[in-house]
Amino acid sequence: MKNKRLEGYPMAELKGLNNSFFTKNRKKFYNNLIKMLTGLNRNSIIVLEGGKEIPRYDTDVVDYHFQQDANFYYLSGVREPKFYAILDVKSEEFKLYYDLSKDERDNIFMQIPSLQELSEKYELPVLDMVDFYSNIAKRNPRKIYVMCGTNSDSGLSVKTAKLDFPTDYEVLEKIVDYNQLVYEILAETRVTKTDEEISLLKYINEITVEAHIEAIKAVKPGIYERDIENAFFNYLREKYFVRIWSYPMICGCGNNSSTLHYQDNCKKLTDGDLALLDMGVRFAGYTSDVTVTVPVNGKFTDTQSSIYKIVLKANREVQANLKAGVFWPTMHIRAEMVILQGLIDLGLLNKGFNVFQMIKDRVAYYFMPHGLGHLMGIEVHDVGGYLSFTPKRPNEAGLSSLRTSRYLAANTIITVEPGIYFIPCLLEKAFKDERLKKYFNEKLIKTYYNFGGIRIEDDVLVTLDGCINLTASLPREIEDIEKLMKNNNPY
Ligand SMILES: [Mn+2]
Repeated sequence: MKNKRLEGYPMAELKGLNNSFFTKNRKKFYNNLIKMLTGLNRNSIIVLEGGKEIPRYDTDVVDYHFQQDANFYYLSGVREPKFYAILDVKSEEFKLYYDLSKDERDNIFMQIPSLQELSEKYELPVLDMVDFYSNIAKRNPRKIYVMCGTNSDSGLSVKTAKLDFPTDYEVLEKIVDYNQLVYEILAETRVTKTDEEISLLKYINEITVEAHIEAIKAVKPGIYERDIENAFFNYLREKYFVRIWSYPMICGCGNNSSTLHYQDNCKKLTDGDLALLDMGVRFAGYTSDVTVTVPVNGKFTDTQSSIYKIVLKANREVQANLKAGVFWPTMHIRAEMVILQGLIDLGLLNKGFNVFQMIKDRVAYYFMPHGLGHLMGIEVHDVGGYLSFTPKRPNEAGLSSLRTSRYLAANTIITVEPGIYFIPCLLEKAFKDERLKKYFNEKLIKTYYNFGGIRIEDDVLVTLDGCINLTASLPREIEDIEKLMKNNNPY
């Protein structure tokens, strides 16, 4: 087996990325800041706080591997907790501050790095946190910017540096500016990727594809959903040293495949069912997000393949039309058009209605109640979907689930993940709706209530004249999937 560890990103999970990766991110943010923040006081500093370890409830156990706050990681590359950073807007200097306070116990249980070790590791000045406030006072800026704002996916507040001025420096409090635009400019910076980020994300998607292929090969009747999760993740763990997935893995077979964020993964796989596998990995602080849907026994039934082909067509048609400048909601509608026409052809939706009228009445929502895809990068649902200067969230059913309604720029990484699901409670709602029920072949649809769902999700890079599918090497055609699964399932 070719060992990818040695190519491209040797030991990136163990040693981190080259510091130049983050220098480039910082430069890009700084340039955007100067360009976009009108009224910016140049004689100022921006203060950032890194992530902290969070114990499990009331215990002293931190039972996950520390993950840095995404904004802090983007600018610094720092992979440990207890950091602050200061970006000097005037000089462009970037300095880290580390909380060295420790007792004997810390030294016994953990290895506390010295400031010099940290400085060598990150190739940045690293100062003791005890000097933080006095150094700010010495710098004597006109303004101290602290970013604040809301993540448009979660509705939660972004990490705002906590400042606790000692009495001697209380006067500095007056010049603190909790500024949303600073956050938004950073989010905007993160939406498009640098060449280095693109190259890394390509690599992450390659290894994700490898792991998905391993997972597909493991699928067979009688094993548990959790076995597929293990096949995927153990592969990455063993081969690439990864420790963290980018989101809890979704391995839904049968009915579970129509639960969009199903993650119990504890059911036994049944012959004749589909398995929807939505799994990604966090590698060197960046993520992937990929979904395949395969037949548990290795062979699609006619019914399964007829729905699968519609979803694949929707995915491919979106990618064929995706390029810089396109309006993302238009791509969602394009996927809906394919889905609606496909369902009409199968008789699940009634003939004799204009597809455009169906779009207007949001009929496709009842089969795909999520958005077509989302921005991706450090976070799997990456920032910048909706900012104060980008198009607003649409109101219509389905479109309102879109995590962005941007005109996509070149070098944006976004997922393309159309799906068709048979979700009884949602479909029943449509059957009861006086305005909508005429469209649905209720009797036939009810025979699909145990079908589950199909999603086909690729990660793509938007370019000036098209898009590059970063997960193109996955088997997507029916024949290719069946061929791959043949060993396990002798049909
Ligand atoms: Mn996704």
